[in-house]
Amino acid sequence: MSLQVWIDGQYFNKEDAKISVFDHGLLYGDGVFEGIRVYSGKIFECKAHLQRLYDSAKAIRLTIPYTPDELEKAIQETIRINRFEDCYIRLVVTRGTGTLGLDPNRCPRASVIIIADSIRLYPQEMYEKGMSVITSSVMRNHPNALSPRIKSLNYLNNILAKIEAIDAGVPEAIMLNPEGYVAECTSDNIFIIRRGVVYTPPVSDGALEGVTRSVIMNLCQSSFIPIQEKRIERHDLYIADECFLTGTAAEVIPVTRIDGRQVGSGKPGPITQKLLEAFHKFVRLIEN
Ligand code: PXG
Repeated sequence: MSLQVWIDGQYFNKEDAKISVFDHGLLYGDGVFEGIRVYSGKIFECKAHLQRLYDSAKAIRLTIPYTPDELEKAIQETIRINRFEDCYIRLVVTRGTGTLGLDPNRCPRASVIIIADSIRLYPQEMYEKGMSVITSSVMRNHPNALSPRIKSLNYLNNILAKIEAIDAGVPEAIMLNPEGYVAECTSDNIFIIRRGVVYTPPVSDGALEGVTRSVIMNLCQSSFIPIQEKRIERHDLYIADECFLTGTAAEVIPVTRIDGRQVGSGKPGPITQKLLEAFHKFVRLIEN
């Protein structure tokens, strides 16, 4: 059986799962999305993802034509119908089909898409040995242009930063905000460790309020590892003892080189390793 994709309450075979060329999600990037993990058939941090989706939609004046409970049931059904145990969910809400022209009022109803599939961003070796990253010349959105707290269908500056990373021969790039402070990566949040304290940029510095970021912050607290939201300069990256990234797709991945500077010993550090283990334990715990 081919992969089943949920579009507005109906299932379509992967190859027939299509939306209109007049959908404003395609024409203008007008829409919001979530990327969610499923571990052993359970939707990881479902409430937090749905909350962020509805918050993002509200910020762009988009009405989602389903309740959060209805969407959760639809996700669960999509997982079941595709017989997935561990998978990745892409939940997309577009402004819907309209006419040419920006006016969202020309789109009578938002379209909702649920894709369940697998995702693998980085090779296993990088989780064990760490990855190299660069800081990008492409900055994160200014909050008055498009709030970086909105998980919208506009990822162009992140994509340009990602291209810059790939050109430099590394898989990910750190993006600074318009003031020059560290915000996050192209699809991951960033943490650094210095003298035993874990630091991550505050949301007000242009970081998405990552679901994995929140899980890691809670795990720090329950493991008695000091954690602070703090402004981070590029220089702080260069003198960090440890660094790691978090995201739904990436999970937790150590960084061992930034702009050609070795991070700490050049190997994933002890606090990073402790948090990586705690994260995998947490993911397994909530399976039951
Ligand atoms: N910052 C940005 C800009 C993101 O897009 C994160 C941080 C991490 O947030 P979560 O809630 O996932 O911990 C993201 C998440 C993909 C993909 O397909 C991207 C994300 C999540 C899942 C899949 O590349 N971005």
